[in-house]
Amino acid sequence: MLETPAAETPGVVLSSGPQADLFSQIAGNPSLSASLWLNIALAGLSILLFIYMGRNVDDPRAQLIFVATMMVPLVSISSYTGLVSGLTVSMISVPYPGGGSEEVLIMWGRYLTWTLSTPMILLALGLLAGSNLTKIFTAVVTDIGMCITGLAAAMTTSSVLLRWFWYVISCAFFAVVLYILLVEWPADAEMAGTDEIFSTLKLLTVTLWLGYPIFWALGSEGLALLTTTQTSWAYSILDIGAKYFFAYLLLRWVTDHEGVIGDLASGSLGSATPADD
Ligand code: RET
Repeated sequence: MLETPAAETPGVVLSSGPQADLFSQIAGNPSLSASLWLNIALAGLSILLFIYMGRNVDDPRAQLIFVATMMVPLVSISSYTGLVSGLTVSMISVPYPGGGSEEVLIMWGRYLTWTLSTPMILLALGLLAGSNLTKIFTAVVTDIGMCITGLAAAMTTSSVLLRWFWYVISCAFFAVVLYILLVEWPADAEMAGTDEIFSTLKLLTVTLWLGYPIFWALGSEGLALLTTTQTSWAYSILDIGAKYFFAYLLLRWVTDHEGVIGDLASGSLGSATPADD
């Protein structure tokens, strides 16, 4: 077993190897580390706060919104633990549009865990809007498509063209999600009587979610106009708004208006449209 610099850190016992090297590289960059640890701390606090806020929620639909929303910080704490430990990051030779390529630290774990967290956000929003199963399913599967093809974009090293082709496919999936968020669900929420809170959360979600593809394009995965540390901070700050702040606003409203949620078509995630319409 070889000694590595990180092995001298108290409480950290490591073997050598690529994962230990990546761990040391992240631990040795205080700003990059802070962008990750800040989210671990906020996710932990959010989990405790949301458990406390949900202690008296009885309505099954309101409980489902709580479970889906609680999953967001739970997935996040796992995601960021994967990143700081070096488990879900890799050094990848990224080809750039101007020609040439560079070895960059890619945090591919982010795209993987978005596949689990973003559908939860959409499920919670769809339930809040009183939407039907078809629209919720469409939003969730296209969102998963967006995250997986985003992962493919980040991991493709063979061709710069194909890398950006994946990016375009991911954006096409994203366009479907945006359509549902901006057109379908606002109409449903109006019928369900949840339009006020829905429009606040929609604005927050659409604005922040648009930041992700923009920073992907500007960051080390895309055009490399930003460094890895700057890109990581951009995603971490977007995450704080899109996850913890979003979840707090939603859950606070749900606890205050449990009756409204309970009155929505109950049971089978039915449509907000009355059955005899
Ligand atoms: C990528 C790159 C490819 C094109 C597009 C993207 C969109 C990502 C989005 C991520 C949202 C993440 C959230 C996480 C919270 O847990 C994959 C960056 C369109 C919209 C909200």
